[in-house]
Amino acid sequence: MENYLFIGNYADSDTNESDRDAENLGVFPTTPIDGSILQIVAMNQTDTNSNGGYGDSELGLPGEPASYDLGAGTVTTAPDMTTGANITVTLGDGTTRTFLALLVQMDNGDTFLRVRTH
Ligand SMILES: [Ca+2]
Ligand SMILES: [Ca+2]
Ligand SMILES: [Ca+2]
Repeated sequence: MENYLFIGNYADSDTNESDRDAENLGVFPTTPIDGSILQIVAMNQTDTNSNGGYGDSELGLPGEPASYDLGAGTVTTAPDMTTGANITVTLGDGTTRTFLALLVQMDNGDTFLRVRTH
């Protein structure tokens, strides 16, 4: 189990499954997200091919299963797209910090940032 930060449900960012690119990254917001939708969730992932990582769907292969609960019951899906993204956070004192985070979108559109706790 790892913690991920849910940032909303967005349109499909990876529309061509025959390559390794994410064709449609413009679906993600470049303006501030309503903080009320943010939620930290425990992600349960399965390393189906035992390669030590959790793959998304690409080159015609399915992603490895992931399940989590956003509050309406456990959802099981799989990562569709994974990429690095520059994220800017505004802190309580109004200052901002920008950092590189792992952005993951599931087949159902749910989108998360990987939360590193170490
Ligand atoms: Ca693609
Ligand atoms: Ca794997
Ligand atoms: Ca994909």
